[in-house]
Amino acid sequence: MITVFLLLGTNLGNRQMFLQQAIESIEKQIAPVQQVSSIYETQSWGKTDEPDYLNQVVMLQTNMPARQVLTTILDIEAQMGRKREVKWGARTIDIDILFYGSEVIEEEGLVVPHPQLQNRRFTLEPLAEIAPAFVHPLLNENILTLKNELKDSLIVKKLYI
Ligand code: PH2
Ligand code: MG
Ligand code: MG
Repeated sequence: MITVFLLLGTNLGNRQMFLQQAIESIEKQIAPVQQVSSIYETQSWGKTDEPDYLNQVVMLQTNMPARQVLTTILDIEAQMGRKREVKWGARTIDIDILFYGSEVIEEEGLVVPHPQLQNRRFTLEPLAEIAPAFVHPLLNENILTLKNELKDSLIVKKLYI
């Protein structure tokens, strides 16, 4: 079984409900979720005039090929009303593959590890909560180290709910 980390992000509508729905859909359509991080409220990265996000990282184990994981999460996004109009625009749900085991994949539409994860506090804070010792297969550093080396100053707050 391959250990897969996914990042969930939402900044439109009932964000907490969208996270919950995304997890339910992932469990039905891919595999049971083994670990979830806390939910973090995060300032919009890249396009700063957007509403704050909720972000959360989940871990699951599956034999589903990476390409099929990708098509399934794109399906779930579409089922949940995701519209792609502007880059980094507000969305009901975004589901990104952070890691697919320690595999390095560079294909059309499928780049793993996620090429930006080491630059984003909204990803490394929740990821470090559930996988601090996981080693990035290209950077050869663990998640906790990447988080400690991070320069991103956007505010990321753990929600206690
Ligand atoms: N996702 C983006 C762009 N900016 N900012 C935050 N805080 N959280 C995200 O999930 C996010 C973002 C592109 O997918
Ligand atoms: Mg994204
Ligand atoms: Mg995405």
